[in-house]
Amino acid sequence: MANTKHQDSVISETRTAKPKPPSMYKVILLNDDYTPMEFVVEVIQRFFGKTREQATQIMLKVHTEGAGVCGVYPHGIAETKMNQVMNYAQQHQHPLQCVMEIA
Ligand code: TYC
Repeated sequence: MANTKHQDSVISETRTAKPKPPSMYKVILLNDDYTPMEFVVEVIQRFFGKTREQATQIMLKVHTEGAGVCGVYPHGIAETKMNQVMNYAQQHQHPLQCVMEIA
């Protein structure tokens, strides 16, 4: 870490620091014409810890606007949730798509 007694090392560490990736990511569901509304509500409850009421609101937003945010997480957790949704949808043979983007 930076040592305030040695300005040179502070400057040097600052200049050589690698840029960090953005820390938080939105996990987003995309609309399609085939996945049943009930399945989407169940997915949002199961993987994003929402109540049935919250999940229904998010599903309807996706249905009417084309996309909706289910949650915001650090990179690794967002990636895991996205993959869990995609695997679960595939297992049930629904074309539901889930993506992540910088928050
Ligand atoms: N549009 C779908 C239907 O009418 C419902 C749906 C909602 C699908 C949200 C995907 O992420 C989605 N059955």
